[in-house]
Amino acid sequence: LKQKGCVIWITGLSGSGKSTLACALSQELYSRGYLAYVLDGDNVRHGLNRDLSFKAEDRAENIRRVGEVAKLFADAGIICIASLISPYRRDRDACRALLPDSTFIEVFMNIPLEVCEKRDPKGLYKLARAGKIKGFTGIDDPYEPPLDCEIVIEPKVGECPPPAAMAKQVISYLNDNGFL
Ligand code: GGZ
Repeated sequence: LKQKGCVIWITGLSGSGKSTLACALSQELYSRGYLAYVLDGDNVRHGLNRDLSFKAEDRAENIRRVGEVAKLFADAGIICIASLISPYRRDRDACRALLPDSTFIEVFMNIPLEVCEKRDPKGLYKLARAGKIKGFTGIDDPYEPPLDCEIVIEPKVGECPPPAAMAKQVISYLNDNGFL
């Protein structure tokens, strides 16, 4: 295998474009001949983590398990892309601590709540505002932005950047840091 394993951990609010970036990035890596695998919060919660709710200790366990699995992928030499809200700094830092230095790459989707809420791809913000979902991140549950992360995705003209532009930003980082 001519690649070095790592974990690209994408954190941000629901509707901030985490899954979109994960998908665009894995496709771009694949087209360049690299092996990448996406662990998406929403998907993993249907299988491995289907016993977990959205209360703080279950979110922590969700992130812990995905962090451990991501570490296994990275050990196997795969570029593992994990996209989870992962709202608590402590939980993300615990995942970082599992990996050798510089192989945990944290990507923060710095997209304002208003933008995510306006997109509302699954109508969940609407339900949360109506009180039909309790403990929704950004509405009545906290999100702690990273203080110091490797990559920040910034909105362009009040919107999420196009998928290809986000993927390019991460690819540049991987290039500059010897992963590609
Ligand atoms: C946040 C929720 C909630 C609550 C359901 N809070 O945008 P989505 O819909 O497709 O992705 C969100 C997903 C969050 O799962 P994660 O595993 O990424 O979360 S965490 O890292 O906090 O454990 C959202 C949906 O589940 N969803 N209820 N209360 N998001």
